[in-house]
Amino acid sequence: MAECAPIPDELTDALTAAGHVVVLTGAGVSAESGVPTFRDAQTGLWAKHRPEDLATPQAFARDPALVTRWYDERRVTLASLAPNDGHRALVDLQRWMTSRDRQFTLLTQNVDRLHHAAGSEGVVELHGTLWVWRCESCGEEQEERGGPFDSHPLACECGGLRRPGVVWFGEMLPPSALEAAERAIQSCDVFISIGTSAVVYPAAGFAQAAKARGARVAEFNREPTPITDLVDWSVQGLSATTLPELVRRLQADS
Ligand code: BV8
Ligand code: ZN
Repeated sequence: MAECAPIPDELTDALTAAGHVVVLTGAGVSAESGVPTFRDAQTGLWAKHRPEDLATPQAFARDPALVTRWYDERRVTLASLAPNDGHRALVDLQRWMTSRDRQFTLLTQNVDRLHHAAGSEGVVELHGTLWVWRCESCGEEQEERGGPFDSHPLACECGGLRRPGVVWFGEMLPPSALEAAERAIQSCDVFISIGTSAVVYPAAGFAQAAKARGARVAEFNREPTPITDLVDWSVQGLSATTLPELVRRLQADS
């Protein structure tokens, strides 16, 4: 068992008393499943591209085959990966809350659906998902769970180009997801930010918004981020270790 940063008693007390807990996750929660985090997703062939240069509508317009190849490689990599103990701890946390008739909302910036695979329910996908591809022209959406695409870019029957169902930089978040996130932030008692560098908006502003409304805020991350100074509790460590420890403490205390 890796060394685990202590879980503050005040945090477990706040969670035990909370009527609504909101969790926001980023790439860090999938890192121990083998999913490259967003900012070190550039290995090998992709070392020469910055993610921000590939994850944009402009990049896709300029070179749809390059962008499709990048996303297809990430999609195929994901197919062989599984949820880790951190994902499973969040399922346990959701069940611990709902078994006490309390509210739990999981917001994720991740596009890998590992939370769904672990058993989380009602996951709010702020940035879409890599598993669904959408035609730019007719809007037809299809889940793509097979092997690598045999041609790039992907053509739709209508003749249009099919793109990954993710939110690119400069694109609006899905209105239903953003509304769900804003509603949850407005009513939560505790907000927990997990495995995110807190640099991409609007998600990076959620912790501040929750704090401004009077919620208590915790951060579970491997290293400090721009929100570390504003949170009530910062638990540094690997989420596949720190999250199961959090759940163990809650179950022991209740
Ligand atoms: C929007 C999907 C309104 C795609 C992603 C100028 C022009 C246009 C827009 C902007 C602009 N300036 C600012 C903006 C807004 C922009 C933005 O915030 N840019 C940033 C870079 C400044 N945001 C947007 O464009 C958003 N839309 O604002 O619409 C609008 C419209 C038009 C014009 C203006 C505004 C859309 C943002 C969504 C982009 N899509 N992903 C894809 O996957 O390819 S973002 C991508 O990066 C991820 O999805 C994630 O959301 C984001 C951040 O990544 P993280 O998840 O945090 O991962 P990262 O690697 O960064 O960090 C991992 C963390 O985990 C680290 O801290 C690490 O220490 C930790 N960690 C690692 N391992 C572990 C761990 N912790 C614990 N345990 C471990 N084992
Ligand atoms: Zn089409």
